[in-house]
Amino acid sequence: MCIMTTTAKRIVKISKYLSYHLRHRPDLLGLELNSAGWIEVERLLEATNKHNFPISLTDLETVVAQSDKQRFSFDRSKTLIRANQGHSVAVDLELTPLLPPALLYHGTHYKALASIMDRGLCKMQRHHVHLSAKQATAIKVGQRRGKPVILEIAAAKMAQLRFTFYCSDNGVWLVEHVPKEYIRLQNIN
Ligand code: HQG
Repeated sequence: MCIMTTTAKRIVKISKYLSYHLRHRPDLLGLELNSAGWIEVERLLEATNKHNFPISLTDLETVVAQSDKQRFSFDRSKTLIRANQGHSVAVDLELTPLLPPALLYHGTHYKALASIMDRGLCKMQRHHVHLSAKQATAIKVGQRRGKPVILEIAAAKMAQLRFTFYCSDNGVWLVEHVPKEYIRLQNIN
């Protein structure tokens, strides 16, 4: 059983709040992200205060340092903050193309399987399809929606053809689309 302390719970709550606003709805806080997804730390803290969810700079530093998936980054000067990936608002994270390992993994759920095997993996509301180098990560992602289904992606083969892969600052592999011919259903015990 996992027992979370009050502080840990608060950090998770802040992380969820920031994920939502820095990836999807900055407008709800009266904020606009710059083209690369950054927002001034000072303006963010002011806005959260104004919207009855006060976050301190120390809170923010803790979330950036402790987020289980390193969801957020400060810039070098620590005056700006952004989500590392997962946006639905238009941002250009200025990612550098990178050659992926031979295989990457995607965790999903049974209900989506028929459609995925028909249309391939689509980015849905996000900017990219999210993949991981570790199968264990894919299992966790799939578990968010019930019994997980793990798909193995022939990433290096795709990259050799015409597909561009990126790796976000927090190690999530990103690609525009995965056609069905590069997907293999994995058996998990
Ligand atoms: C599915 C969380 C039907 C896809 C996680 C997924 C991850 C299709 C869902 C990160 C489909 C999209 C991303 C198709 C894809 N037909 N369903 N053709 N193609 N799908 O949340 O990968 O906590 O946008 O399998 O841990 O689940 O936010 O993507 O089930 O790392 O940092 O459509 O979000 O991280 O769902 O999750 P999502 P995802 P954070």
